[in-house]
Amino acid sequence: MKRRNFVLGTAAGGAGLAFPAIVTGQSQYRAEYKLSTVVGTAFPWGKGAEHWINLVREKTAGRINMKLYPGVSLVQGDQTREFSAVRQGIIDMAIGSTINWSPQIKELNLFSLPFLMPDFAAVDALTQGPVGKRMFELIDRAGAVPLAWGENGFRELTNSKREIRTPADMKGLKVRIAGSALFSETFTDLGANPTQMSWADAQPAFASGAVDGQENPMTVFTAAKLHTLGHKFCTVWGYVCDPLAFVVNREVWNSWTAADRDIVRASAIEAGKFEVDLARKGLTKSDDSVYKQVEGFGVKVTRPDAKERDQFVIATRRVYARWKAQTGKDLVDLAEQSIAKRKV
Ligand code: X2X
Repeated sequence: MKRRNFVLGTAAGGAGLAFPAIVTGQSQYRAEYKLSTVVGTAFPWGKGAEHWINLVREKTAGRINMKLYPGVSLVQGDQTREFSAVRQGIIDMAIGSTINWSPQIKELNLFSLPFLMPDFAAVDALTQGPVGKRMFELIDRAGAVPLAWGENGFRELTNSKREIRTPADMKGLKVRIAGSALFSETFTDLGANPTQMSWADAQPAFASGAVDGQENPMTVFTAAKLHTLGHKFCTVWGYVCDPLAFVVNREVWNSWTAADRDIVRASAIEAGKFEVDLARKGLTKSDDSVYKQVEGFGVKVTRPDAKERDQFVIATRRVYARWKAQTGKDLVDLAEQSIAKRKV
């Protein structure tokens, strides 16, 4: 099928008119679509984005050309504004963490409830089950088109000061957290001194010693080389895991043909699976090579025993109960049931 494409000088309607538009059949296509992520292609998250871009470009024969804008640069690094920017059309599509979008969609806080998800099977039971479906309805209602799930990962605690085995070890520790009230309450109840800042601001704060610790997946730790910023202690406690959602701005979505929408959705699902595999690589029982790699960098990796871990769970029960109510009791009940029924 050969179509005649007309490149226009300016695009009619919509935000971000810096690029010429291509008219394909009846639909109007832009020369470029802006894809936002927090981190770039050194990280599974950015690699997943790259994979999505390549699949879509190939399968649409170049009709849909997405360009990666890592560092949430389209919103000046303020990751908490990413979802609003997708809704407004400042960003055309994004792969975003549930943490960063929870200020706009409160139900996404579910994934940040401490110690809700014990393992990867539990994460899958949520994203691939009725909870994930409900979350997509909520994202849709909030104004963006949800397509697929990816994963940032289980967030482990690292710091430059001391080994942490129990909440008592966290007393007074200055911990950088992303902009989320739930995280703030969790770390306060654990006895730490949490401070909210963007990922962009966090790294200089580690380097200068203004902040002692942080929590992020180990793939983020290694790609960002946090051991070179003084982080010598790592506690594997798996307290929360943040999935990533692939979404497209609604107007952009509606501007494409049905066949192209199918391609973009199927490619997001494929890229999501690819990304989840990468995000989990080296972090499983059968292959824990990422932890070995980190130990090779001189980091002490601590795995609290069951009793020690329970102390973290107990210390965060009140936060859990408070935020279960705020997130929606029925939805959290559904999540707890989905996890209880999972196949491990
Ligand atoms: O800011 C973080 O900690 C990060 C990179 O994990 C997120 O975007 C949630």
